[in-house]
Formats: sequence, C-alpha cells, structure tokens
Amino acid sequence: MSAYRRPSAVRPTLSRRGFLGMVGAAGAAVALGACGRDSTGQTAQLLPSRASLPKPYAVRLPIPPVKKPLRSDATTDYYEVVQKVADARILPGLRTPILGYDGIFPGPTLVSRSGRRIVVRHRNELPVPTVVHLHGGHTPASSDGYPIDLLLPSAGWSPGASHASTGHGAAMMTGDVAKGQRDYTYPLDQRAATLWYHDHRMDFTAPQVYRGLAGFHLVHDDEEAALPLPQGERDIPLMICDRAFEHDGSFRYPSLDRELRSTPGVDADFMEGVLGDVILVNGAPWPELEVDAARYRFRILNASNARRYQFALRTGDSTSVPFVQVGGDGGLLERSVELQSVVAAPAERFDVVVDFSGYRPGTVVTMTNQLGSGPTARVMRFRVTRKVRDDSRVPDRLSTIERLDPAKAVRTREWRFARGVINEGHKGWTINGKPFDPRRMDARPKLGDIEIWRFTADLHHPVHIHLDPFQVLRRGNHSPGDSESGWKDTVDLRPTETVEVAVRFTDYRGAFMLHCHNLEHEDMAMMASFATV
Ligand SMILES: [Cu+2]
Repeated sequence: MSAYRRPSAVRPTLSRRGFLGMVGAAGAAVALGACGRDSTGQTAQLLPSRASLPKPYAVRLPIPPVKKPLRSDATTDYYEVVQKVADARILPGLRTPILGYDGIFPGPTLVSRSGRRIVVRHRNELPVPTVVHLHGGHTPASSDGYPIDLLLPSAGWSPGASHASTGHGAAMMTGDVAKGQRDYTYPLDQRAATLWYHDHRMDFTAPQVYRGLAGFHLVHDDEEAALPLPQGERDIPLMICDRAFEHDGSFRYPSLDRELRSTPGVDADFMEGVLGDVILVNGAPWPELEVDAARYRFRILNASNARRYQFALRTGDSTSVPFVQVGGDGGLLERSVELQSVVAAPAERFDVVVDFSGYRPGTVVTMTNQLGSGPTARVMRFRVTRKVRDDSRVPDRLSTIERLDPAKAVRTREWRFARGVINEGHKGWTINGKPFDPRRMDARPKLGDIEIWRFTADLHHPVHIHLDPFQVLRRGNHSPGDSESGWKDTVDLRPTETVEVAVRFTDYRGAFMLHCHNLEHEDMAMMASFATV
C-alpha cells in the first residue's frame, strides 16, 4: 500500500490544480494568480474555516512566556519542556485543542547567550511521536532532529499496521528512537539571531506544527548587546501563521489520517500546501498591540505551513510606515535596510525596527498582507498610546559579516525542487527527481569547504538547509537584494527561479537535511539528506 495514496473517496486522476501544475510552472503560476482569492504569490490552496471568523483587532497581542532553566552550572543551562495536549482560547467562546510545548501555542520562548550551552529535556506526553528541530541552530547531528530520530509518547505507541508494513515505515524505526523523554543539547556557538523550534517528525511535520508545535528561541551576543537598538519590552517576537477552524473551534486541516498515526499526506486538492483564512500573531487572531510613541524591534517569523506574505504598515490615512530591517535568519545585517514592505516565505525571519515616535497618541498603524485578500489581507495593528523618552536608535553599521568567497568554492551542487512521482506512481514533491529516503545521503560536503549550491524550482519552494547558514549569491540573473544580504538559512524560491548560495559546513559530522519548508511539500517527500565528512 502506498504511504501517499489518494483518499479512496474519488478524486479525478488529474485535479484541476494537478493539471495546472503539469502545464508548466510559469503557466501555472500565472493561472493560479488569476483563479481565485488568496492564490496570488502562493503555491497552495485555501481551506476556509467552518467557524465564523472572529472580529479583527479585538484581542491583545499575547507575548509567549520566557522559559526559565530548571538549573544552571558553570557551562550549561538545563531546561525541561513537556509536550502535551491542551485547549487554547483562540476564537471567542470556543476551545481549540492543540499539541503544545508546555501545552501552549506558541511554545515558551527560550532565550540564550551565544556560546553558552543549553540542554533541553523534552518529555512527550502527546499521543503521537515527535521530533524537535531548532531551526537556525548550529547543532550536532544527534540533537538536530533528524526526521526519524523519533521521541515516542511516554504512554507508548505503535505505528498503524499499514505503516509498519511499508518500506517507509520500516525505515522510520531505524532512527535514533527514544521513548518518553530526550535531551537535546545545543552548544549555541553562533551569532545572535532569531531562531525557532518546531516539530520535524517524518511525514507528519505539517499537521503537528499546524496544531501548535512551534516556539521562539532567541540567541543574544555581545555585539548585538552593544548596539542601541530597542530592547526589553520594545523587542517583541511576532510568530505569524494562518489557520482554518472547524465549527467547534478545533483546527481544520485536511490530513488523510486524522490520528496522525500511519498514513501521511493531505487530501490531493491540498498537496500544493494548506492556507487558512485566519491570521494568527503569537496565537491570537488579528491582535492589537498598544505601543509607546517610540522605536520597537519586531522579530517577524513566518511560521505558516505554506503561506507567503508581503507585510506593509499603514496609518489610518493610508500613509506608509517603513520597516527598517536590521536582521535576517542568521542575525544582524551589516547595514540596516529601509523597506516599504517585507516579503516572507515560510520559516524566514525578519528583524525590523518600526519607529512610532512621530505619531500622536491615538494613531493606529495596521500591518497588512499585500499577498492576501479579504481576511488574510490583515495581520494585526498597533495603537500608539503615549509620548515617551526613547534613547534607542538604529546605527548605520550593525555588524561585520564574513563573506564566503564564491571564487574559493570547491564545487557546485545542483538541487532541483519539483513536483514528481514519489511512491508507487503517486504524486508528491521531489529534489533532483527523488523522494526523501532517510537512508540515502545525497551529498557528502567536507567540513570547512565552501560550496555553491544552486537551487531551481518549478513553483514556490522555500528551501532550508540545516547545520550552517548560507549567503545568497544570485537570484536569477541578479544580485540578491539588500534584505537578503546577510546570513540566511531559508531562501524563498519562486516559480522557475534559480538561486545560488554559498555555504560552508563547520564543526559537526553527521547526517543533516535540506528541504522545502512548505510543510505539505516536506511531508510529501521534498527533503534530502547530506552527510558532513
Ligand atoms: Cu516546496
């Protein structure tokens, strides 16, 4: 039996979307842009809520709590996170069952210092296996969350019969499997940056992140601390994602296997990705944040499964308010960049400063999504409440970034991201024509070497590399924009585009991943492994 079979309840052999996909990437992208709400700039399909949508700006922006260590010694801080089922209050009057780190969504924020090791013990009290990946972490393979290094539920677990009987299921149990609890060790020998942790379980990442398994992990360092950027209560993480809801308030998601036990994948109509119609910021629908008339640093994370955004800020009279970008996935940029809008693919981070100091108390500034329509064109809003003294500023120069010289690259590797046949004739997503197989290594880069990796895409694919960040060299025939001039770990590939990056792996030997971070694509096999040697 195929692990990726279509639902038996009749799907035409070629769905409309499937057919469009075969016309050719460029044609499909244009056609999708024209064929209905929310398809602009996306490779994904809208799943509308069955619950009535909440009123925008009716709730305050929640800030996830900062996790405290259980104990600390000379070298290490020790944490414990319990993964459990809980009810969240997202829609008025309804409960939303979530899978949550410490039972909350987003999970607690971890705050670390560069170079200081931490150990996070995760206990799995969920009914499903999990894998924890620290996205953006420079982490040894044993703690990086390879997708078959499962953490099984403490209450016990056995895969469904269909899964165990496939080659796929067998491969699954060849990982480093732990039961009940696992210690993840993070040396955090890396620059200050906005990282996040999320589930990475093979075949089931998309539904498990969708149900809540994601949280921030901020790393600070001396270089960042010496800058006069906004800090403390004016340094705020914003986890932005879209969700759909059932009548009863539960998350709506088109899993083939609602129990997330054995059959991976989604209803064939959604294989390009799932878009919800409610935009959550830190788990709240279209929230409002009261701000002082001062500068704020916002760490924007697109934690959506598949949705791309183009964020912009507008006052009530439609005046544009700029973002001043100070950082990206891999930390501070060399110089700040003023942007009228920020385009964010899944898993990308943008550290921006917004200056509210010129606005009178009472002014409302709305964050919009220019790639959305109707409810998804709104994100959140800010209400200026009072004049204050503010000593923060954005200096001209933020950091020094070592350039990876492409002339010193020892080789170029090609990675083609495209729809393809993945399992007994069924469609999914492939890299270089192949579906993910955790036992196959597709590259063996040497630690310390600079390599050029050339990515090409049929549709939108946000490409993420584990272990070390990279530098974007070329996007199509152009140099990358200032916004992606720093260290990145995820790059937004658009239909038919080629992007070249320079990458250098360091410190840790072992098996790591590169994959598409459209989580539906990832679950439908768009991952590859490499072994550092
Ligand atoms: Cu993809």
